[in-house]
Amino acid sequence: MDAQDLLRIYRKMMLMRRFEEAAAKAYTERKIGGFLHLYIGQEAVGMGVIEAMQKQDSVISTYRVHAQYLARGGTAREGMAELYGKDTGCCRGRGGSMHFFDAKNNFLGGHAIVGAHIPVAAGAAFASKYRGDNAVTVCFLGEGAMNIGPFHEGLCLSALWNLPVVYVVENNLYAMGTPVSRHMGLDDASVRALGYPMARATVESTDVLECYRAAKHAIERARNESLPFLLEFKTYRYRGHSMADPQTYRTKEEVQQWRDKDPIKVLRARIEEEYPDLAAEIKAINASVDDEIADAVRFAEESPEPDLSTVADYTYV
Ligand SMILES: Cc1ncc(C[n+]2csc(CCOP(=O)(O)OP(=O)(O)O)c2C)c(N)n1
Repeated sequence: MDAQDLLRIYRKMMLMRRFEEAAAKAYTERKIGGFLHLYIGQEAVGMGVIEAMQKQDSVISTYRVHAQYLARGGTAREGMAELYGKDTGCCRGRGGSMHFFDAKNNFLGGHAIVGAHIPVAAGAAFASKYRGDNAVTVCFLGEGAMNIGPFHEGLCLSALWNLPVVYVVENNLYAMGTPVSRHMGLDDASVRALGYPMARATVESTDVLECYRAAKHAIERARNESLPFLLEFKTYRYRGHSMADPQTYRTKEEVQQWRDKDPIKVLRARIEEEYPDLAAEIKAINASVDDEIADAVRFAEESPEPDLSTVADYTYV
């Protein structure tokens, strides 16, 4: 990757971070309702993996979805308006935080039921194989979802039918307030792949380029050989599970240890070391991201609510 690639990735990661900080602020001001699960701290995974994808590939994910939506090409304006429940949102205000969809970018959601999207990912990959469209499906899930029935169903069929799908496990060490040691008892969650069987790898790094390299390997293998892959990332969310979490299950010191290796700081340090002349560009990027987020918030606040007459639109009855 050259300097321009690194700056582009840095900008996108800053956008993910600032978008969610602005969302958290609006939520505490009660401008956003429902649930809000923040991704802050995990950006290297979503960015690195989505950077390794091609245009025809699909992404499907959980409720912790805003940053991945942005990485895949969703706009801050449409994302913020969706959080505000406005008609200009990416789902015209019907989905809200947990259900971002963006068909033009093959972004298949945003799913609130833990693990329910995993067989859907297998289905999307089956469709690709059937059509021969050379696309890979990437399915993000938390490690907590590895204990639920649909995980087994999805991985079993993916291996049985040799589907071009990559399961990206974001192991952020907790499922709500329950640590991995109390719900799974495995340090290396990727060993679960062996039972299907399926290739696997674990990445322990907050460096977006390492995440990118691992994802590139898994995605291109899925594409070229039509084989599934389970790719685990050890990662961490700095915020609570959702906005309503007092976080009594972990220490401030533990959170700080992860903040010390923050993915955006790591990337910025790399750029500053390799390209010391780019300091002014980084500053300009930070300012332009702040402007883009301020514009998105303004856009969301000024946008209209969906009209009441459309209440039954986009529903199956
Ligand atoms: C089927 C189902 N059971 C329980 C819940 C409640 N729930 C929401 S998030 C969550 C924890 C999931 O943890 P993990 O998969 O590790 O993802 P993370 O939140 O860490 O990103 C649970 C139990 C749910 N949404 N769906």
